[in-house]
Amino acid sequence: MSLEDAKYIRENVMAHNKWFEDCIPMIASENLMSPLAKEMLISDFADRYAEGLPGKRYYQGNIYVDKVETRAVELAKKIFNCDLADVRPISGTVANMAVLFAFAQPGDTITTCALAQGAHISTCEFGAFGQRGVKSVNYPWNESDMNIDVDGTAKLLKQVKPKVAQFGLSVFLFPPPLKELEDTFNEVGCLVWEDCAHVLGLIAGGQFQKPFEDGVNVVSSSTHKTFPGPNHGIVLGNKLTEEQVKELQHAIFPGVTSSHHLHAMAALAITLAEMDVFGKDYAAQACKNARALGQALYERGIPVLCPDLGFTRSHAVAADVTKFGKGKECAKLLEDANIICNKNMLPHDTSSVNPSGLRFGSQEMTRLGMKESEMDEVADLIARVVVKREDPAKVKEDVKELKHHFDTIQFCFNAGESAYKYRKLVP
Ligand code: DSN
Repeated sequence: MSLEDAKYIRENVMAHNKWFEDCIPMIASENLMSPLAKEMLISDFADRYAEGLPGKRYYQGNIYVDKVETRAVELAKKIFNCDLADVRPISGTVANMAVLFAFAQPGDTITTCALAQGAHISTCEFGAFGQRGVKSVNYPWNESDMNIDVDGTAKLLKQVKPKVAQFGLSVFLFPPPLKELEDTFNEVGCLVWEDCAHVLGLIAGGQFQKPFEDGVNVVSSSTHKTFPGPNHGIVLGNKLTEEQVKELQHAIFPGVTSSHHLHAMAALAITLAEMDVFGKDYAAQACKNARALGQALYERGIPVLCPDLGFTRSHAVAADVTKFGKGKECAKLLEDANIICNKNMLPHDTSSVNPSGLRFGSQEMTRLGMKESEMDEVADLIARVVVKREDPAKVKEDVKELKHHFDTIQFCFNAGESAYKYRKLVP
């Protein structure tokens, strides 16, 4: 039976691959790696161990691993304009846990955004923060501009005096006004930490925000959202004390990692090299596409948030679809039409399982070459399902037709190769 099990598993992976060739993926936290980066995942690095830092490993056999990791660190420091980069966290949440381990003790209070405001699940009471024994106090929020309230936040920080002020969102439409809060951070003496997972690729491309110029001390992130790398993590720092760097690196290893998925680290290194060259154009187009998508959805009667602010300054747009059924229902109908997005909490929601929003990201279809005019076509397909209630099976045929014109990865060294090169497993 074990071969049957293996066949079953392989067939389902292949079926998924085939399905996604026919889909328009718009989950704001996903992306496509370049074929060159993807090749790293099947290299011998995938079978090896490394612990510690380059040149100071516990294992032998890391001669080339050290060279790759050293280059990745150099590239990350250059691209993100900072003096510390650690490419060992194996995911965004692991990166968050490392920052927590380094800078917060059980019983400490950290200020954060709330889940309904778009915060990541790891910052919640039931996520990594709560499980570390850290209490989260949430910033006051302006629903109309989907951002923290500056005056209220300054007041809160002075009252709470957190050791760490944390920022970052999974519905990351606008940059947080950190520069405006810099004096307060200094007065309170808190460490400023931003989870930039959703916008890392935009930051790499000079869009959205320059965290270290805005007074951020530590950035944690995954590396597979707008930054189109592998499922992996990264921690960046600037102007930290020697003691803080020591704490952070000790938290990463042996705190929350042992070996650090060397194949993914190599894929990250390749993606850093690609973003160094193509990041500016990619990020600019992803942002333009998101604004075009917001406008096109809005014109078709879907209440996209923040119309007065141009809908978004990132890759993501959020819409309140209450009048068409809840987010869950609309997301399922869209899935039936091969448009993949997710239901999402909006600030007024109390239920995370039955929220009223939908979240869309432009980053993956931008990577496949879509521009503003195609965003208009995509919005039309979405509206046919959500607003006009056309049969998703009928819309699906048009989704497939559109998608088949966009199957080639752009903004990378081997542009021109099919996005699906490494997905075509031999039957
Ligand atoms: N859950 C992911 C998202 O979709 O935003 C982040 O980890």
